[in-house]
Amino acid sequence: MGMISMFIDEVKIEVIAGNGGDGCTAFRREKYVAMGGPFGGDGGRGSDIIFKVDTGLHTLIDLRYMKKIKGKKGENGTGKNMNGKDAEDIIIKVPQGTVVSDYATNLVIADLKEKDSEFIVAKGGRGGYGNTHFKSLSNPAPNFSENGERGEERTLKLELKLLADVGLVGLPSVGKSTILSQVSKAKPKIADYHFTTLTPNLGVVKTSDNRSFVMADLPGLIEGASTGAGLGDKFLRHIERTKVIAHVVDMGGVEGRNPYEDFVLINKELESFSSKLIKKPMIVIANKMDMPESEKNLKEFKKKVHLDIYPIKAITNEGLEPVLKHLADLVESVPDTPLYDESEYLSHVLYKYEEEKPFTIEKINNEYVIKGNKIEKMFKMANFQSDEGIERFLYQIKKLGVDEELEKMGIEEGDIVKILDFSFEYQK
Ligand SMILES: Nc1nc2c(ncn2[C@@H]2O[C@H](COP(=O)(O)OP(=O)(O)OP(=O)(O)O)[C@@H](O)[C@H]2O)c(=O)[nH]1
Ligand SMILES: [Mg+2]
Repeated sequence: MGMISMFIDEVKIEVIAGNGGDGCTAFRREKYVAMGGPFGGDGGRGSDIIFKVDTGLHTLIDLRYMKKIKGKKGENGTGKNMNGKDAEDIIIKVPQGTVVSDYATNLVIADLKEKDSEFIVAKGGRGGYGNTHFKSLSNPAPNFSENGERGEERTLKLELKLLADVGLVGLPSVGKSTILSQVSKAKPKIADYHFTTLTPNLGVVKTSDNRSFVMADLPGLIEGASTGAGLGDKFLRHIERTKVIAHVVDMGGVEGRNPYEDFVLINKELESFSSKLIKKPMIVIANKMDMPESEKNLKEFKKKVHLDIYPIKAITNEGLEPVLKHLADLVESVPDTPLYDESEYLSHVLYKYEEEKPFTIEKINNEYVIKGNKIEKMFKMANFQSDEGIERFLYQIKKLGVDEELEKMGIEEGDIVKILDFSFEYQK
């Protein structure tokens, strides 16, 4: 495996699923049959927009140029009870680890973290029913059909979360990038100033006993990172996904710092960002052991910190071998952790079509204006070509309680009621 370096954080994208095909109003016309029955077929379903993981992709860069993804309309129904064909679904490939949320509300819709994850991010509209569908004893020859349902539309935010087994965490300049460059083919920038690393670097690590895992070199954290200081809080998010934390400490105290205080400071930031982080298995990598103060500092450090501590010299690649083996052991012992608890995840799923309140009525200049997703959807599916189609629509909205509400508001015979661009006179 090679290195994975590119890192595109976030993409905004609009998805519009296909509308359903329209139902058909038609009648049987056969020789010697005086009054043929209804004969109109249903419309086909519109395309769903589906996001599907492709493990060959490692960035969201292809999606950056899409901006808008539109589904196709289902075929209309036709006479002789012919149903329209369903439109083909649109499948968009995304990298593993893509988290999809609603752009406006930030609620998570899908967490595509498995190799074979896929999710319908916008559902295609149902085909409208043809008039055959509405045949009944009381109405043997219905003279109306339904239009197709509108496809779902929404604006999404896609984020690619790092999928790394081990995260290198620590203050700036402690040597995190140097470590990654020694143990993998990744070539992160290394320098003696703070915040050299601005976006996470990933590298595939191979141990001498032929095990492998993915290591992430993360931007340095500083005091206050959990509340947004430095680059911290943006990247603390990514640590949530790593199984094991390798906490890198500058044991040389090169910048006049105390290694133990540094260690405590970083742990505080991890904990205040999320209590989950501090529960992850952690080892300490004591770097810069070539510096004069290192041995003395390490002795003090060991008195206070009772974790596995590995003294190394990253710059000359000394001491890393046992670190990698231990990390591989830890990675194997930790099960995959979901980013969200199951319950939390379900409450994040935005997949609801129905509003709590199907409509609202407002009185504007003596006209009663009815609004609401559900009722507007019914309106768009209704067929106003025939009186029966209109009647059916009025019956549907009556069932929702529109008449009752209008009466409460004091409507009188002959007053105007409006829904979208349709207006009619109210009759009891
Ligand atoms: N003396 C000594 N210097 C080291 C060692 N490892 C790394 N350095 C130096 O420490 C400096 C910072 O190293 P980086 O690897 O860029 O540190 P970092 O933790 O990635 O820093 P940020 O990306 O800014 O958070 C560089 O000048 C390295 O050469 C070491 O074992 N000994
Ligand atoms: Mg770095």
